[in-house]
Amino acid sequence: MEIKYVSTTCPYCGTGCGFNLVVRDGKVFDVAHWQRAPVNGGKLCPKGRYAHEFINSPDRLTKPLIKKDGGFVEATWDEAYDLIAEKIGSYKPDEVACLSSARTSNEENYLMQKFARVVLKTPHIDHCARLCHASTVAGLAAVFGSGAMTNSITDIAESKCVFVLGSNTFEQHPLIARSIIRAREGGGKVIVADPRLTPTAKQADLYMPFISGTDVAILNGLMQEIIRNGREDKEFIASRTKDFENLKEVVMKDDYSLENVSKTSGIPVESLRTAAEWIATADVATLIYSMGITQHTVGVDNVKSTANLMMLTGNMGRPGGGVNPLRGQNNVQGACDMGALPNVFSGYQKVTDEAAQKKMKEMWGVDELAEGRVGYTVTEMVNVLADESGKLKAMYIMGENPMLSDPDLHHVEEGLKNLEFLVVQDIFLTETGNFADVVLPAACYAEKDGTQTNTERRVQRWKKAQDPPGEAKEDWKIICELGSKMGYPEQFAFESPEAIFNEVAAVTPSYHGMSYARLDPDGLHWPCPTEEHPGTPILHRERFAMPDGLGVFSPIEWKPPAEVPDAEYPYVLTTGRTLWQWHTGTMTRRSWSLEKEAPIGWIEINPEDAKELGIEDEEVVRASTRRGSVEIPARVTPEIIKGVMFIPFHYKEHPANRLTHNALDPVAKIPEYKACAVKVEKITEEA
Ligand SMILES: Nc1nc2c(c(=O)[nH]1)N[C@H]1C(S)=C(S)[C@@H](COP(=O)(O)OP(=O)(O)OC[C@H]3O[C@@H](n4cnc5c(=O)[nH]c(N)nc54)[C@H](O)[C@@H]3O)O[C@H]1N2
Ligand SMILES: Nc1nc2c(c(=O)[nH]1)N[C@H]1C(S)=C(S)[C@@H](COP(=O)(O)OP(=O)(O)OC[C@H]3O[C@@H](n4cnc5c(=O)[nH]c(N)nc54)[C@H](O)[C@@H]3O)O[C@H]1N2
Ligand code: SF4
Ligand SMILES: [Mo]
Repeated sequence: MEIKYVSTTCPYCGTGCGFNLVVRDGKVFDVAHWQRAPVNGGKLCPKGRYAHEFINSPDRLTKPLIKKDGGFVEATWDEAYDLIAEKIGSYKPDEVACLSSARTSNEENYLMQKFARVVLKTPHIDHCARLCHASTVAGLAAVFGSGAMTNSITDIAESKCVFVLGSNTFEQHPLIARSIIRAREGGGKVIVADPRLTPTAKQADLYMPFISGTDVAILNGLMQEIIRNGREDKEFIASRTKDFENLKEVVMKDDYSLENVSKTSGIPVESLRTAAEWIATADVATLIYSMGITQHTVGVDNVKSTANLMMLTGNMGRPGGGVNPLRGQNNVQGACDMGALPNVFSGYQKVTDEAAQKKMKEMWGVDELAEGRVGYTVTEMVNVLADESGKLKAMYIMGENPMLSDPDLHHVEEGLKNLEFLVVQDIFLTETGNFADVVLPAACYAEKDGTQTNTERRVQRWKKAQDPPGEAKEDWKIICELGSKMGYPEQFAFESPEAIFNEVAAVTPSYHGMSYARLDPDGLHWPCPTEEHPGTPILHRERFAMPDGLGVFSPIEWKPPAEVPDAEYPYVLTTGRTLWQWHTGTMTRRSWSLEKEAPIGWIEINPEDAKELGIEDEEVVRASTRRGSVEIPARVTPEIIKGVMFIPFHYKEHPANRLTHNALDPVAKIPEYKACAVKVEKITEEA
């Protein structure tokens, strides 16, 4: 019996922890700590600790499946490839769309966008960043010139004031939460604002519960209070920023006095005052945010407001400071970096830029690339499918499960049904896979080499620990074989992920200086422009990534969510996650150690609201919005503010997304998962 330890990077969240996969007789059977892992120093959260449990699940897809007479039959790879090439090849470029995957490697994302652009010649390529941090990418790029986390994870520990807004860091990025604890141990204050008293909020020195969707009002209020007390960083504002007067004009309005903000948000004036004081007077303060900020019709406004606050207080470009959006999926940063987006090639080179187009055409040896048109986003694809039937005819979805993760599932279902041809490539047969004409079995993270980029822009290795089950193949191999079959053998002639990475480095300025040899063992932070460059853990030290080097203040007015409570739907519904489950549950619900901790969904209801509704704890209730209803057990708890209710979106038995609203931010096209209007009723016998 041979036991082998293979060090790799976690397939769950964007923290990017390292661990060892323990392999016996060619099969992974455990996870062991990898003491020198750069991000986490051997520590793991439960998902990382049990990241081996789903790998050898009997449910893994092992053969290509083709739909015949409404059911799936097993097929050979050649049959599947032939059918895909024939079908997808028969549509016009604009009739086909691709979804790439933040669960797969950089190499695989790079190939997926290359496949869309080179083989299908379609501009329609996107992935779940749209549902997640699209507003960060757009908002921070407009303010700082770069849409990523500005500081590193360890750096947070040096902060003297950590302001957590709309991030449940202790459950969703547990190993980043350790840095918050370290900051506190070093004398730093922690402020958490969240509609729910989350495990993160319980660690706070100051907790501010508030009504979902009032973030801009809160941030403007804090800024007004800081300016009123003369606590803005005048020197930083003068030397590093522009348009301060525009900001001032808005935030100084009476609407954003602490009294008025308190009425809008539900936060007591005293708490707001204390928060403003702590943020402005700390030696260095950092702001951490995630989905509570981004998933709104005002997602971009929210993001810009966080940047306003941190520029106002001079906290940018310094250790322990910055604006830190915590990226979600293990490789969502990388999927964006690789250009699996409808408007950019890898490294955020705009598809509309002629020089970038010319460069990519030369690199890829083609003379056409959808001629610089910007394609549909994930959310637009679904809208076009559902509402403009016939415009999009086929889709190729790799490693996403929109039939549970997209907003307004009824609408998604309508859209998927309108497709003439759907390919789904996954490690399990998903809710989305059920709609497919062809299902392709993919290898999971433990079965392939590659790289992924974590939330602090650190590019790290994945290392193969076992063979894929049955005939499943690595995503990169599948795309290469299909690309070759569909007429582009030279463009997809890669023997290994390393060869793909070398092409990535060649065409992507921020990755130019990287190679597999350099990534071992600690990875490198982009930008890393040359082979000698050590990488860049902290952005914007001397100047922002703008042509004039200055950060831009944006005057932002508060706007309520697209759908607000009324007499019929009197509460705000917000949605999110729990520590034990991951999104649509394909992996965590097949991991016994995780599933046993949180096997069913729930709706969180404040005791006062429950009393008015006559609802008891654990009672199954009906929650309805204008989109649909679910029956779901109530969790009556003071840990959610009155007037707001919360459902985690992991559970197919009562899908939160049957309720959510498909209203989009106008710039980022991200849906408003964090606020819509809901009613909750007792389920009566006769109904
Ligand atoms: N265990 C686990 N970890 C995960 C994931 C998972 O599925 N499971 N998913 C990963 C991914 S892809 C992502 S994007 C991240 C997400 O990580 P987070 O953003 O931390 O998680 P969420 O639960 O979506 O939302 C965070 C908080 O926002 C609060 N909130 C609700 N409405 C509002 C509002 O209007 N304003 C503000 N400011 N806050 C509000 C919620 O109460 C919640 O506590 O987590 C990653 N980590
Ligand atoms: N109501 C509500 N909805 C939300 C959110 C919310 O807060 N509230 N959050 C949104 C956010 S932030 C996100 S990121 C999305 C996530 O939405 P999705 O990305 O659709 O969710 P996942 O369950 O992570 O789906 C990933 C799929 O990839 C598969 N997979 C895993 N590894 C591999 C691999 O190596 N190869 C291939 N081919 N497949 C693989 C998994 O089995 C799974 O089916 O959900 C969004 N939906
Ligand atoms: S914090 Fe994130 S990366 Fe680290 S072990 Fe947990 S899920 Fe994996
Ligand atoms: Mo996400």
